[in-house]
Amino acid sequence: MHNLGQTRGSHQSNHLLLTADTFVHTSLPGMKACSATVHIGPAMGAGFTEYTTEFEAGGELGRTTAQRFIFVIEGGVKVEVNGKSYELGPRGYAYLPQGLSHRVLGTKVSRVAVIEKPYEELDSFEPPRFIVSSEDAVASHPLDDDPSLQVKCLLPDEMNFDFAVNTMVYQPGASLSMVEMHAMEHGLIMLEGGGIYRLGDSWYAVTAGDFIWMGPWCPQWFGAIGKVPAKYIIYKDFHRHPWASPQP
Ligand code: UGY
Ligand code: MN
Repeated sequence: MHNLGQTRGSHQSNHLLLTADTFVHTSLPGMKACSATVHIGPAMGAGFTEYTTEFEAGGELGRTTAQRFIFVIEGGVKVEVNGKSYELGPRGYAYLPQGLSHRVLGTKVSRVAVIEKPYEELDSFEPPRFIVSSEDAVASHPLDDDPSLQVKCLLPDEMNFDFAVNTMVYQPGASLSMVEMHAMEHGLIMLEGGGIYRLGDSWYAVTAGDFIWMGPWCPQWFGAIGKVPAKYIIYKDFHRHPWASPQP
């Protein structure tokens, strides 16, 4: 069905809102029986790449030269590392350090968020280790002492990690306590519910399935609207001096 050229999606210099009606599926090198919707990458000025992969049962991701983070939105995958196999169900995730040989295979029809970023090493720190876990196993904490906004940090808060991935759950009516403007950029997938996202000088209605990129210092604020909690998974670069960040 056409919609006469209308979409909630928006492309701006310091932010991007991609809605499901604008998604275009593609295949990346090495992919077997799966497709990718690329949400953000260096072509837009980002220092990372994020895409959603749709697997058929038995489908497989291609290789990467970067570090990789995967989060299962729906279905299940298995991650093979050093001769061992790890099964991930919904909300399962894995961090795969740069250079670690691995395979990611769909065990059923699945939707998986994938983040890739060239690792920025730090002298005197060991590179991060392989992690496999589930969001269900991570304790949440309130943001700014607000119990109606709970955050889970999926990666350890350690200097050797150069990015963070968090989930954030807002009870209906909860909001960020301030308009944030910070050097770190974000890649965000709305997982549940919805609300209003301020990005730059615009306010957008957003809902589950949307993707948002926020460039460095993009003004940002979110308020949850509706009868169910709003939940998103959010990437940010972390723990590195801005001078060290890759330039667009
Ligand atoms: O971690 C963050 O910067 C987060 N509070 N930003 C956001 O939700 N837009
Ligand atoms: Mn932020």
